[in-house]
Amino acid sequence: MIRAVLFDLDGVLTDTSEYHFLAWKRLADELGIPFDRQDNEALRGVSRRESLLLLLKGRPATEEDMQAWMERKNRYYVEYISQMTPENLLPGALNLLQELRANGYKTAIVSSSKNTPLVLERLNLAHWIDAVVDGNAPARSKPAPDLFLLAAERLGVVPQECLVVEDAAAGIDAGHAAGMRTLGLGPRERVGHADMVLPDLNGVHLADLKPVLE
Ligand code: B16
Ligand code: MG
Repeated sequence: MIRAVLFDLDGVLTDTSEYHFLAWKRLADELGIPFDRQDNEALRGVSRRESLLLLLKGRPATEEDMQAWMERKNRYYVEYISQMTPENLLPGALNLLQELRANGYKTAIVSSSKNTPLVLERLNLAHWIDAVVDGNAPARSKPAPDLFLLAAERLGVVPQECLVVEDAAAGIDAGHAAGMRTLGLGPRERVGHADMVLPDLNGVHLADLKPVLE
């Protein structure tokens, strides 16, 4: 029996994944490294450092270079997200959060992003969320289960009572590693290993999630 729903942030509740892409693309162009949307798919849900390593594709870099490039990418990303408003919530996201809360489910945001506090502030979501666990937590990031396990602990539920909602392969892996049920959003090639798959949250109501909530 599911009692809590743990939402990923980027690509699930809001389309910041596009801003991550634009920021990495800007850095890659400046460094003369080919990088397109297809390459970006592998970066979904993984940490900033792991993303940079994927972008570099084995090119040599000192620790100092890496730090400078991660900071530069983050500066570009923060420029984009600082312009966000509640209009940047993806269709269906707020409705579902409200419906869950009205029906006694606990809700959490579980994101690998260190920028989660700023994004949540811009989206004005605090009222509908019981706990937030993000990339600032002293824990391994997805695909490790740590962030999801921490969220369950903060909500006072056990992993078997949690449903994870994720758009990234690494996020579905993390949910399963935590012993939780999973709802994958997006193409089957990316999230087909989830317990249930939907294109996105547009028009999705509690009743539609029955197969993974019971
Ligand atoms: P930051 P999520 C993830 O967030 C993003 O999907 C991923 O693209 C990003 O690299 C990661 O956060 C770290 O973000 O650089 O802001 O700390 O999908 O787990 O909400
Ligand atoms: Mg995501």
